[in-house]
Amino acid sequence: MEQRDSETAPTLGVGLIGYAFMGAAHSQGWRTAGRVFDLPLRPVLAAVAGRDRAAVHAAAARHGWAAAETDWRRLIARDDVQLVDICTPGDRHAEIAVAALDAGKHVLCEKPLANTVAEAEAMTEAAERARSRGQVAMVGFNYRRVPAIALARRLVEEGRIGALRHVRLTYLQDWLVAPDFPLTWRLERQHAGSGALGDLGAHIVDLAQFLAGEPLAGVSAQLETFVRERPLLAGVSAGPGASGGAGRGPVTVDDAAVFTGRLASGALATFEASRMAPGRKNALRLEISGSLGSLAFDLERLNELLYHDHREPAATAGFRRILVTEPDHPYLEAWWPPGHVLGYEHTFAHQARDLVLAIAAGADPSPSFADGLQVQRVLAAVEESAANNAVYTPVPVTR
Ligand code: SOE
Repeated sequence: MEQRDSETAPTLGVGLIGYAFMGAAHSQGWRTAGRVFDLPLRPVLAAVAGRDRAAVHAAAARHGWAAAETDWRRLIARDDVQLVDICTPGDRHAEIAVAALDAGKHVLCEKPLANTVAEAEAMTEAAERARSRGQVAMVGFNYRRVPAIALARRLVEEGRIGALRHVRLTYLQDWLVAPDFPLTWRLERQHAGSGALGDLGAHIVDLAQFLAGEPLAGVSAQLETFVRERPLLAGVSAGPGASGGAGRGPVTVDDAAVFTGRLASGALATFEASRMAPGRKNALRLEISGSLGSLAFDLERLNELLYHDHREPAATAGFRRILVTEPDHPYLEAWWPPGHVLGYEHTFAHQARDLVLAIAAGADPSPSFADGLQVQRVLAAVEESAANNAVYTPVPVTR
């Protein structure tokens, strides 16, 4: 059997902090990337960190990490760790990322980059200082790495839909519909920064700016918290199966965010993020319209991209379904023969691949911490707009 480059390549020791849902997804990405793609550096799962000794050792065994640490500072200090991957709640991102960068490590940080603009700015400054020493810092907006979304970006860049006029994005889930779902960290502002806005809205803001290739220049928003008090969390699980115990506490983040925006070029953007949409499990949908055509995507059908070319004869024109599994589609050269579809977890292998390539080339990663800061500023503008409630009320018709 032919030997793959990445089997003989120098290693890149990875240290993971946090091992819940995102930590598990990143573990899978690191395990897979070097086996599927020919990489100039071979990722090695050196160590995982978490506070609970038994749980972090169990996570290390389950996800394939060679060692476990109960203190993230010890993980950063390890000689066999060259890259620190941060999968903690948002309130720890800034402290850990800055410490890791100052210690000479590359960093991958889950989205949103931080809980506040000030934290994101400090992280971006640390990343810029580290950049001059050859380090790389990337923020984990994994949906850029869905092949169909990467293809959409390619088509926009090639001018296939012409000048952008509309970007419409929604990201809907339903795991907070039940009023007795407990008060997990994602519902507490001091841990999560914001609610559906930072958790889901951050993804669609990043995708809008990524696909358009330009920043959002202005936003106008409404936020709502429909269930304002919930049972306190019983046990440690914070995921969809979490259960409530005795006592209740206040929800301090939004359940849903609706906002409009204008891109730098003048294109109009609309956004909706909610964890209160019954029946919608992980429904990230987008549609972009330009002067020559449109593109549409639905994460729950993630191998498909819809493309309408408005120059075709009206009698036969319409949205065409492109099955994004061809070898010349983004990332597909390394996977299965055409038609053998990919899933959610592949985005994390693609993310690991792209980060390794950036490190090996000494190139700027995409998305960088600066891109994460840009998203953070949009999230803050959304919150400010909603707080100022600049709403014009039509006079109700009383007859
Ligand atoms: C939870 O709402 C969540 O896991 C997000 O935090 C992720 O970023 C998203 O990809 C799926 O939903």
